[in-house]
Amino acid sequence: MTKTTTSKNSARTNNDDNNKHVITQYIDHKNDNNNQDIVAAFFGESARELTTDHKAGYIAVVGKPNVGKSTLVNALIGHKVAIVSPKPQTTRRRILGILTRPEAQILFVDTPGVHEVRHSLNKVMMREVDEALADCDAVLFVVDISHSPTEDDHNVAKRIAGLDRPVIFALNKADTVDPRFLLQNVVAYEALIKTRTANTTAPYMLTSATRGDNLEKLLAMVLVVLPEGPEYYPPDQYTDQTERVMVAELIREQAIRNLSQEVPHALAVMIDEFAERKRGGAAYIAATIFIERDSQKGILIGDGGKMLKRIGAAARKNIEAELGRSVFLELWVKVREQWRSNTRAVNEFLDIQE
Ligand SMILES: Nc1nc2c(ncn2[C@@H]2O[C@H](COP(=O)(O)OP(=O)(O)O)[C@@H](O)[C@H]2O)c(=O)[nH]1
Ligand SMILES: [Mg+2]
Repeated sequence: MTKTTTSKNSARTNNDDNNKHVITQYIDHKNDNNNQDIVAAFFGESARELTTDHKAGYIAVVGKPNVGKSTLVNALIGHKVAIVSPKPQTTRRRILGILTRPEAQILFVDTPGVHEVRHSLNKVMMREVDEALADCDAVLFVVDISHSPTEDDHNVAKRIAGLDRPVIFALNKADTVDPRFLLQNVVAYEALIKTRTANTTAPYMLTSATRGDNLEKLLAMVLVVLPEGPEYYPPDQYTDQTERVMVAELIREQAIRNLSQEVPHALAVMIDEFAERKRGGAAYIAATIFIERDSQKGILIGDGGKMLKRIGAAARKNIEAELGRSVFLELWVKVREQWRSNTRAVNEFLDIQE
């Protein structure tokens, strides 16, 4: 790994051995059955014995853009609930990911990354975050442990600060952390929430959503703060999104991944038709990708339609995997001038009923 030395991180910690200890203790994807020890370490000995009553509740998954919230929710649920991309602001609405276990039903609410409000779109996205927080039983605050906290992390902390709900940190991207900075980063993130409750710090778990490390340990911690409750959803349901919405999102995901600069932010996808074909058994799906300017239209379609074809082919593969049947996908492109600044268009594209 290339060594990047920033002024914040340049002070080399003198307890490297200690850091290694933390890493071997927590970054550990083997099943070593010490989840209950970790629970006891954070919540006290009495938390070892989780109640035998069934638990259920909403966990708001919040954080700044691009820390891996959606990847983490998908990994925890074991299904692709939310689309993921290396570009920020991929998630635009609250998305429910349902995890049903014999002892509990955990309702993870994935949210857009907390960021500055520029358009009506950003305003709606931040409202989604605040509503998820207002309706939750506990908060899963996801951060990128490979860096020290930034102003964006402080802004997330501020949004949580007024809430009287348990907070758990997922210190994500642990697979990329430089061990020398691990402890100081952990302490810095802990401090974000520390100020709220005088003597206690929020419990945390180092995770790697992409590698799947420590997810069971994180779940064990979430179970402790989950209230008692019944199964709200059928055990085989893993999201609240309709097939139409999921298909539109899978198309948007490929468009985001294949395009660059400002275009990914200007994209919206609407399903025009979703029908079962009588012959051949394939589903017929027609969708329109909206962009904000004519110049973006050219980029999206590409030379001789190459780009649109590439997006369509990749999206179709994922849609077929999701629906479990073959799909005929037709994509259209339309310009809707400055739609992100137009509340009506935002509500229409995000499927929000006012
Ligand atoms: N190395 C590494 N990358 C991750 C991890 N979790 C997420 N990512 C990547 O970070 C990027 C943003 O992920 P996403 O889930 O869309 O972030 P969100 O904006 O917080 O929902 C994607 O490229 C993911 O593959 C992780 O634990 N380790
Ligand atoms: Mg996301």
